[in-house]
Amino acid sequence: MASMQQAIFTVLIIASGLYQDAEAVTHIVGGATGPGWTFQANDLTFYDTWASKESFNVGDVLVFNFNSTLHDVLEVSTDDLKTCTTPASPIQRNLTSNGSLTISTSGTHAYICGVPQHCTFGMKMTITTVGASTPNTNSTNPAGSKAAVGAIKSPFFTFNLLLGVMLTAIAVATV
Ligand SMILES: [Cu+2]
Repeated sequence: MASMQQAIFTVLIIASGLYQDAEAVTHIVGGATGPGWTFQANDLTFYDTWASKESFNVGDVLVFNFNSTLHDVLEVSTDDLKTCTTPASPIQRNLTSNGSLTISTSGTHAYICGVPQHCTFGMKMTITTVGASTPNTNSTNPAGSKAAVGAIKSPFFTFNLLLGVMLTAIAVATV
């Protein structure tokens, strides 16, 4: 009996673990009561400072609140961010106000406003996902494996939860 209860406990722990991992967090860039995505000419590292206090995971969503007649947001390479270069084909782009971009891989991600000169006035931010050791955008191994794991978690969560409930019911019935 003890071993069965142990097994049930294990299943429930796994199910709850999957639930927490699958839960995506929405981050309001610059803070919920912050300035949104705009010029930071007096503090060029404003968004990096904000990001350093946040925990980012794959699947999380970044919400960039901005005036879409003035700004946009692009995900670019870290090299493009360093030189404030607006690439012709950014990794991701959102031109709408409240533009959100999803963190789809582990590692480091760089964001800029694509309007000329805006990056140099502080509209730039670099983030790194939790647990990513190398500050390198194209570290294929951790990025690939983590993304793959993330993709299969959600559909399996329901299955695992149901399995846990079922096993608990069986345990209650047989005790
Ligand atoms: Cu801008």
